[in-house]
Formats: sequence, C-alpha cells, structure tokens
Amino acid sequence: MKIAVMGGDGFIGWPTSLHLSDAGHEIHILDNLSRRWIDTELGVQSLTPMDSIQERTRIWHAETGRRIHFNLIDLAKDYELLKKWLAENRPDAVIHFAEQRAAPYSMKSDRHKNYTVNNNVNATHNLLNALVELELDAHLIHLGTMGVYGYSTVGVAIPEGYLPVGIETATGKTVSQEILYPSNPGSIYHMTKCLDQLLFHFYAKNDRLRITDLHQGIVWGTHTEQTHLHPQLVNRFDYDGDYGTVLNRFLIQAAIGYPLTVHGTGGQTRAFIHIQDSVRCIELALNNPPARGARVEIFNQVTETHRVRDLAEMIAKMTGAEIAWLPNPRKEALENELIIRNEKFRNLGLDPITLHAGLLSEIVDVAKKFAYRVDRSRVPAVSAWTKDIAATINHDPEGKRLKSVS
Ligand code: USQ
Repeated sequence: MKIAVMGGDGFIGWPTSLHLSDAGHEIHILDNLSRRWIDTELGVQSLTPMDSIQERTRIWHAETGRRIHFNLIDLAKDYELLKKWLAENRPDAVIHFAEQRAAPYSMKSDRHKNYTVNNNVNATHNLLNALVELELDAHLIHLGTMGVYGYSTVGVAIPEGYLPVGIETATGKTVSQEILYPSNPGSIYHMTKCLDQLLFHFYAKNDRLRITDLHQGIVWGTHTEQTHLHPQLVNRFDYDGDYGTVLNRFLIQAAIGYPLTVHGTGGQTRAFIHIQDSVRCIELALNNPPARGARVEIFNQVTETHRVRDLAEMIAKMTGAEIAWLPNPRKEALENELIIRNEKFRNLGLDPITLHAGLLSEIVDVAKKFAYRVDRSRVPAVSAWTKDIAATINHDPEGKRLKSVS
C-alpha cells in the first residue's frame, strides 16, 4: 500500500513508518517538524540523540534498501499544500499522528492552549476536508487517546468507543441506541481528541469516509525491532516534565538516581501499551479497514492497566530508587479504578507485551547510556492545571511526605 504518515517524525510516527516500510509498504512522511521546535522552545532534548529526519531516512535506505519519503508540510496551516500532495500522490491509507500530544504542554499557558486547539483541530479537519474534496477513498487511521473517556471510577468496563443505551419514550417503550461513549477530557490536549471524534463521526456519516480511531493508552519503552537496527534509527525518548510520560520517566529517573516523581498519592490508574505493540496495532488496524459508509471503527489500543504508585514501587524495588511523593500539578482524581475492554485487537491476533522486569531493566540500561544528556532541572513537572495551585495539591492518606526534589 501507499501510505501517508502524518507526523511521521514523532515518537510513534517514526517507529510506525519503519515498521510499515519493513512490511513492504510505500511510506511517505508528512511532518512540520514541530516536535523538534518545541524541544527548542522548552530548552530540552530527547534522552536519545536523534538525527534529522533526512538523515534517519538515509540510514534506513542504506540499511534496508527501502525508501521512506519526507515532505515538510504543516497540516494545520498549509491546507493547499496538503491538498496538492494528496491529489498528486493519492495514498491508499493515511495515518494521522500530526497533533500536539502532551497534556502538560497544552496546559502551560493561554498561548499553549490556543496552539494545541488550533493545531490539532485544524490538522484533523484539513485532512478530512481534503479527502472529501479530492474524492479520495483512503482509509484514515487516527491516533486518539484513552483520555477521551476520562478517569472517573465507573465500576464497569469501558467499551471500545460505543455505549449501548436504552432511552425511555413518552409511551413507556425503551428505544435502544449505541452512542459515542461520553467524553470526559482531563486536559486541553485530551479535549482536542474529543473534538476529533465528533469530526470523524460527521465525515463518516456525511461523506462515507473510512475512518479508524485508536484510543491509545500511555506508551512505554523506546525501541522497536526496526529502531534496533542502527544507532541512528533510534526513537526519541522524552524525560522532561512536559513530554515525558509516567513509566518512561520513572525508568529514566531510576537510571540517573533521581527520586521517582509520583504526583499526589499515585492512586491514578492508567492504561499502558509497549511501543512495539503500538506499531503492531496500527498495522492490524491498517489491514482491517471499515467498509465505506460504516460508522467510525474504534479500538481501545491498550494492553494492561496499572496504578502509578504500584509502578513507582515496582521500579524502586527493582533499582533501589527513592520515591518522592509530590504535590500534584494536575487537576485529576486522586484515586480511580479503570477497567477497559480491548478484545478487538486481541481477536485480530495481538499477543501483548506486558510489563516485566527484563524489559524494564533494558530501558533503564538505555537511559544509563545516555544519562549524560539529561538536564536534571527539567525533570520536575511544573505545568499547573489551574492558577490556584493550592486547589490541585493532593494529600497523601497514608501519611507519606509530600516534598519537592531537585
Ligand atoms: N504522573 C506522575 N508522575 C510523573 C508523570 C505523571 O505521577 O512524573 C501521573 C500523572 O499525574 C497522571 C499519570 O501519571 O495521573 C499519567 O501521566 P502521563 O504524563 O504519563 O500521561 P498523560 O498526560 O495522560 O498523556 C500521555 C501522552 C498522551 C496520551 C496519553 C494516553 O502524553 O499523548 O494520549 O498518555 S492516556 O493517558 O491513556 O490518555
């Protein structure tokens, strides 16, 4: 297949491009390189040394003989350029990662909120609009998030996108319907993914676009089979307070002797998936498109759930790291339960990689190798969810100390 990977220079876009190229597909990356500019804005860098996208694709060709094409296009701002590229290339599938993906970054300031909404919603809408205008029947696969469902304790398993409901009519009959599971975003970033869902719903219904939305959990790990092939194919690995995600951050912190930064009580339960499974799921979705005229296909792209403090305690035990119980900069439930249905990918053949000590210590080793690149002052998460920070500080019922680390 000819595949356009929008945002193919990013944390999941890059290993996905390699994985699908390796599987024999013709890959075209469209990217505005914004993630690299955000590193510059924040004054941080990936733990792993990343080459330019041109150099990465050159090495991939030298190693495998396969070509990955790169196009510098901003989906949110360059609608005409995007449309021209799609008209000339007419891909069979489009994978859409081209969005600002960090919740803390989206909550930094009013400017960051505006940027995240404008960038994410325009990118998605421009893409849908162009597909319709060009009468291009490409399967659109979007990387969404588990965060669209929110993290309140529901007590039942969260379904894959759609919730069956019974509505009582005036005559006392019950009408059955399946509706999109109610959105409950916890950050501006997560809110943009909820808005994306509505855009997809409309375009699938009105223009019969074939769309798959992947509600993905928190990704951990850094390497996939292909990024292992050459040091210059390495994936990015974020550790800073805005872009680093919880499990990868704990592993890096353990590697550099920094106390593990648990927010609040660590009672937050979240869904996780290893990066290798993430790229496998995208391939499974690619090979199983919805029919034209069907509703949006939704998968929960997660393999297991864990409580943040359990992860911290497990890594502390494994590495001897200390745990710092910190005031929580986010506005989120102190403690929550999370049960998720994910049998669709399992039924398509996904055999999940689950958390185990061997794989975790391999990541600590990668982190140790590049520890000299870490700026310790960028480790704490300082982006606060409300102006009234006191309102977000959670207290620890078990009496563990809340403290700051440096
Ligand atoms: N947390 C800590 N300590 C840290 C960092 C995070 O306790 O040092 C806590 C947070 O307060 C939160 C949880 O860990 O309760 C998860 O935070 P995270 O930064 O790992 O994940 P999140 O902000 O939800 O976002 C990440 C990705 C996003 C993706 C999402 C999937 O950045 O792109 O959509 O995970 S999900 O969380 O399932 O919605």
